[in-house]
Amino acid sequence: MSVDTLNAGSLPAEKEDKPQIVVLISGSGSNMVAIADAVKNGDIDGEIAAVICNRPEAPGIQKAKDRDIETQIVDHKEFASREDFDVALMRAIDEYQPDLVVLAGFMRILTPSFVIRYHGRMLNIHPSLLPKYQGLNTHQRALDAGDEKHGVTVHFVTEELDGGPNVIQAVVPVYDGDDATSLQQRVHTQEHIIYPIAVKWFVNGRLTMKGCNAMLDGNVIPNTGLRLDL
Ligand code: NHR
Ligand code: GAR
Repeated sequence: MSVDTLNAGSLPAEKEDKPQIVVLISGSGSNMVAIADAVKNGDIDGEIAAVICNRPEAPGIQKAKDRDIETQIVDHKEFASREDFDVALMRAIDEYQPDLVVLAGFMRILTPSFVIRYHGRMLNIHPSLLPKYQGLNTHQRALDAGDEKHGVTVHFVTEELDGGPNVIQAVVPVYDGDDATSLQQRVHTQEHIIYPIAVKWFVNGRLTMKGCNAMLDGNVIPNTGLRLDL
């Protein structure tokens, strides 16, 4: 049988073979764009199968369309409960049978059954040096505490909110006169560097989760995550 026959009616072999990534967003989608750029320039040897968003008005949707990436909207406001929303979101994601689910500024807390379904293959980026400042308003909280350093963490998603094993952290200085906006911008620049690196490691089979540890090349990653100190 020829290769053409084998693939009749489906995607070209090259496309099907690449690890499939689904990205979940809620907002501007700049991390999704950073990952899409790294896919496009060959740094990440995978494919973004779809971008799924819970907010119909999110600017990130158009950014995905501009890059010829399939988009879907699953609006949480249309569902009576978190569980119902999560079931709809799982159905949307599972259409693509992804190897990796990437939360990129996704703003809805996920139920345990959702998290279990993608156990060991779901990453999040959180704008603080976890375990500090889990949850929301992290930049203001770092400023209020008088921290000299702040940053961002990529971690595996587990049931514990922002509590899964850390993969990479980037540290940024906090300057006198910073406000939440200036600090957020400094952190954002680092997000666009570390998230594509973590996705690349996962897609290459180097990054895994075993028990409660993140592993790189079979070695346990320390609790802080691998650190980019700037
Ligand atoms: N779900 C689980 N189970 N575990 C994690 O680690 C998760 C998660 C869902 C999202 C991202 C997270 C972050 O990086 C994330 C990690 C939203 C909230 C929140 O309180 C908290 C943390 C994160 C994302 N969301 C409100 C809610 O009621 C809604 C806020 C809004 O819509 O603007 O879901 O910080
Ligand atoms: C990022 O700063 C990300 O760390 C943060 O939202 C922003 C999304 O930006 N995530 C959270 O706060 C999760 N609660 P983006 O849409 O431009 O990627």
